[in-house]
Amino acid sequence: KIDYEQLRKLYDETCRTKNVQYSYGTAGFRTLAKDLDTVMFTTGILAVLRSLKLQGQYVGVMITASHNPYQDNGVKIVEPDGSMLLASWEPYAMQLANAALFATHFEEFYAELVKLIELEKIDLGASNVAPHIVVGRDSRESSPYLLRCLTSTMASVFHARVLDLGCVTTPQLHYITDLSNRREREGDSALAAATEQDYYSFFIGAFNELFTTYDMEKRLSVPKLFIDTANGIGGPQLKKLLASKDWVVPSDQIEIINDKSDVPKLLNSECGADYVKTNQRLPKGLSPSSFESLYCSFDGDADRVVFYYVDSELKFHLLDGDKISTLFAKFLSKQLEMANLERSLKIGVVQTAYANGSSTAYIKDTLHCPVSCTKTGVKHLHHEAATQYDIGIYFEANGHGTIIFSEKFHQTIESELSKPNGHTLALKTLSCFAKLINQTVGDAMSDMLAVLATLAILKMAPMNWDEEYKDLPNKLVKCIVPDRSIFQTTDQERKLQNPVGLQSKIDSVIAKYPMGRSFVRASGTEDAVRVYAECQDMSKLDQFCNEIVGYVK
Ligand code: NG1
Ligand code: ZN
Repeated sequence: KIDYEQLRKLYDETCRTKNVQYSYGTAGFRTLAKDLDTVMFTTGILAVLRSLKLQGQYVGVMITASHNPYQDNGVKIVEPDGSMLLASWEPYAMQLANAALFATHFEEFYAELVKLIELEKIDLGASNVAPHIVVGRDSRESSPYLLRCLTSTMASVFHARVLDLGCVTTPQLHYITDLSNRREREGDSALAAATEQDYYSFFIGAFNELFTTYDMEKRLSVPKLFIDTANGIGGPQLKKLLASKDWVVPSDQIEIINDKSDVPKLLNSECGADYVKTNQRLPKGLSPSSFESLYCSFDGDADRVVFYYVDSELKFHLLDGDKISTLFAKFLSKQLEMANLERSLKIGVVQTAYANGSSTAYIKDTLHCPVSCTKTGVKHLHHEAATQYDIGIYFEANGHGTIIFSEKFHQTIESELSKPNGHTLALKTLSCFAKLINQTVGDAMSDMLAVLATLAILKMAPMNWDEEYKDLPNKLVKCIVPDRSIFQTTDQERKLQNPVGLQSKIDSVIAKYPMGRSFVRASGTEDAVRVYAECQDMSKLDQFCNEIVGYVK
């Protein structure tokens, strides 16, 4: 049922890049934009097949390379509920891409495609099922061309309906994919395809509701918030969000910097969440002058956020993903307690091994909240948060994260609110707060609003937030090794299984440093091995880390 000739024509026109190798990792495909035409072509086809497999539901595709340099680009597929592509389909993405990259003739690629269609028993002829695709892209210069490679076959070969969102943030794409499907399910066909505007109305609505509930005089807890949008898509989208007519915060409290998304080379350059977190310093465009202000940085596609402030001695203090998790855990545990629900709803925090040891101790010992540790990669954290807790808070230290509220949470809150005298402040807070969070994926804009609301309700200045616990001195080093695949881990990546004997050497180094903790793992996104180390004494940290690196190299 495939228009063979049309497919062959588009294949020949589009797939110019050949014989390069890369893989569909936790962030989808990501590499130099100039090498992506072929992979875009095959990923477009895979997204269509995924939608057909799921009875034509909307499947999302995002073109972005997040915090990576402007020359890069990438693509990833999003499931109908807004989560990442089903893990068992990731190998298909690779197989189809490799078939096109390494085929000498179109027929070889076609045979591979047919094999996949048969393997997954996809009925291309089912006349009542049209595939539905939502596409979005960040602000990169290469994206319009790559979008054409991606979508070329969708309508002409597969009769897909394509909803093109234009330039959006990654979390907007996830949210709109999920919302479009929910509307279809509810039979709201007049409204079916969701839009960017739905996103703004929803989150601003939730923020305003929370703010008005507390009668907070419509002001933030800080005199001013500076938002660095990494010269990425976050800039224009944030402006649209804040321009919503009923946004309660006065505009003089907010200043957006690094918002030149139309100058390609500035993207993520000396600014943005990754730069600030890695270098532990202010981004370009900010001078350490206003020590009462709060600052935050998004990454290039606005799915990560980190906060920071400067103290009265103009020293920089980072409030990273761990600090965001702990702030939310403190706030939400308290609300649960006040609503007398701490026994019926389970709250917990999910971290990776990169979380600072002090944050883990603080969550356990001060907040008395359960903590789990998973492997690196959002999908692992997300899964744990969604399956183990009613309020599952997860953030990677680098600022990517969100909160997942269970079905039981929503039912419980609703039933409590419907009781006579059920309208307590804590219940209303929990109900509004859950709406303020983009539960499909980590979202810089939604997370930022949730942090601002929390700080305002708790009347906390940045310094108070920071003082809840003090990070252990820590270091993250990238080691280039001949073959990173030999570094195999166990225990959520905290221990090495291979090379044999290396872990016991690492253990003997760790034992020498008070509060020492270190682990070694192969990066999933770069050809390198990462070494993390933390210990009590700042002056010993370099030596500690170097000793471990010495064994790795
Ligand atoms: P790798 O390269 O596997 O360490 C990095 C980040 C992850 C995550 C992914 C993107 C660190 C130490 N690692 O993974 O947290 O953001 O990129 O999916 O920051
Ligand atoms: Zn990102």
